[in-house]
Amino acid sequence: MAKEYKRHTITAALPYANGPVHIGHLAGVYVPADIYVRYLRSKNKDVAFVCGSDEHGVAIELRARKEGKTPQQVVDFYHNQIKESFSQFGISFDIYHRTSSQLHHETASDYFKKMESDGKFSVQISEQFFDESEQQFLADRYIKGTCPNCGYEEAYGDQCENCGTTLSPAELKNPKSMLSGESPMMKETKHWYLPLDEYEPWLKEWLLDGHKEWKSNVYGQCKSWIDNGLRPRPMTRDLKWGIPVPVEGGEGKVLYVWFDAPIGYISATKQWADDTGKNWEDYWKSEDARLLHFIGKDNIVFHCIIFPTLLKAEGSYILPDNVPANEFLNLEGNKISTSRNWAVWLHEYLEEFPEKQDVLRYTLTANAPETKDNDFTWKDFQTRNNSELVAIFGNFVNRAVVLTHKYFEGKVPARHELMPIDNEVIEAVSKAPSKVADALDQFKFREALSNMMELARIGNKYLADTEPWKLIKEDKSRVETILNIALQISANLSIVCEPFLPFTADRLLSILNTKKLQWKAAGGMDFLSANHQLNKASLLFEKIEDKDVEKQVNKLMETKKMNEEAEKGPEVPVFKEEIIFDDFMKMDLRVGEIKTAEKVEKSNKLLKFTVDMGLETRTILSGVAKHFTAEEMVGKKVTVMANLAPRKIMGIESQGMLLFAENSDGKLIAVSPGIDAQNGATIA
Ligand code: B3M
Ligand code: ZN
Repeated sequence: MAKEYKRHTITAALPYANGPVHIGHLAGVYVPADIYVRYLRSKNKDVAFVCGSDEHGVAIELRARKEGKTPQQVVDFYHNQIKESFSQFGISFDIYHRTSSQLHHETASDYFKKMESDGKFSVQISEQFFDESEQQFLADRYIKGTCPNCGYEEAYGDQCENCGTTLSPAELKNPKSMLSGESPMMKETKHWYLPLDEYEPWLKEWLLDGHKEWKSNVYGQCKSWIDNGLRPRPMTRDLKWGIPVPVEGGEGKVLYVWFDAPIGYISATKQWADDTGKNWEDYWKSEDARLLHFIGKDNIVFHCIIFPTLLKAEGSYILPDNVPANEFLNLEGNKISTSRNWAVWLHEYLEEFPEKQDVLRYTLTANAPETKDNDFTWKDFQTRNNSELVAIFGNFVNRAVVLTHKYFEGKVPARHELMPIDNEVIEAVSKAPSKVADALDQFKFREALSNMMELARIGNKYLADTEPWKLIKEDKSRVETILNIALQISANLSIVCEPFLPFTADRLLSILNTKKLQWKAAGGMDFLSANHQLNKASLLFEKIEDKDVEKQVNKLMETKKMNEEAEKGPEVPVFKEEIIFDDFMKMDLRVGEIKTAEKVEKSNKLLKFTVDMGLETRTILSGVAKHFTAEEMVGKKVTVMANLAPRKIMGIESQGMLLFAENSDGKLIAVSPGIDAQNGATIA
């Protein structure tokens, strides 16, 4: 039997305050979290639903730099936009806080100080690139240089985007700071490490043995992380923007964003408890509280391994009972991308589809990426609305209410002798809420939504089968019974649809002219007494026309075209900048003949040639391994740029350059003088 908790602490991942919220965030995190919390509240549970803006981290500092703003200006703008759009979308946080707040700085600093004084960190000295003109240590993303693997000159400190090799800054050739453009120096720096390796046995016992019930996509990722061996992880960084490290020797350093952000849940709870006269520790330090984290899959390790280890190390907190992370949502077949503007932004949706929050909530839940990535299409959005919400849910309720107005002046009719079909329907309705609840208890939101819609289907079919509009002339009392039952089903819907479709539930309660009902009442058939006056009928859902979704699809196609243009780069001028004859005469082009050719170790692009230049033989490297085999190059006559300064590539000195022509399809052709040309002959 699952433990009954007195309180529920539900957290939702803190969105980075450096961009708007999009449907991927909603589907992955915020809609399921809100459904679950509304369900708990409907069962009269004591819930703290906390979230807020995650306002630190390198990405925010880089964006501020790019926009010529301060990081605070960037986070202030997006914090307000995100908070407002969540509120308009019905994500019912008890508090939406922020990590740049004074309270959070104090909470995270105190947490760090306690761990430090309890000796829970290991302090390690390491060497890190330092930009002397900026007087700043450089995070990996702040360094660029030549990839040691393929010679690509724009590789980042943590990865070469050309050949995909994972790098550390020290491996880069000719590293440059992206802040000043200068060559950084190596400098010692001190950081406070969380010794995750020491907590491996505990994590195996608490998580791998103790939480086999977690979703397979979550459990699997944690298992592979733990099985691969955990390593100490620095909880401080040499950055300017963030929470200053509050201990001796921490000058110029800040708390690692993934140390401070999860503690943002705690500071948000503190603020909420302060605002509402509650004790925050009842929600974070009592075994009577159940802690659940709603996150996307890219946050699993931080919420299942690192944050629980921090909670365990500090020693006075409860641990997460479940982390029902979702996978990713794609958009029209492509990954959602903030940088490529390939997204449906929440604030834009709210402007372009006013009063249709529930249509998006419904579609994102029906298509939720619960165990695998899934795809959002505008066509599906339209179909879900027109064929399900309008045609089943809305149609059923509207018929029941319109007919009651038409035949009984909008007063709920009495129920008389029941027929077998009535008893079947009443029986089915009594079971519906527990089917929804069972699925929600297992975080199966798609299944729960489908079970909720089953209630609307039952009602819709009941009216279609009994056809009260045909009976009214000969058997009015029969019609009274049918409409009474249909209206009680509508009242049931207002309860079980509320977690998913809160705006619809409100509108339905207003039409039924009754107050919000608790989950425990669901399944009953006596909500609306005979003669209860309904308000006038109004449509719960409107059809979405083709033109509405075509406009959205066209907007995305425009974005795609712009991205393709941007990728192609500016129109390449036909020829390079004009030069004068003297410039040309500086080049010394010669005929050469390839005598030997071989692949360069640890490179999938380079070939090393020895080239007979008549009076001498040279070693020359070319990045053509993807175009030619070493064997096929031996014996070829080639054109050599003979007076190009030698340079080292992968530790080998290349004495000149071979010339190749590149076709429009990217194929390379060696520029090769005829076989009669003598090796070493001048080409002019
Ligand atoms: N700011 C969201 C993300 O990784 C991250 C979540 C923090 S929750 C403590 O996109
Ligand atoms: Zn590379």
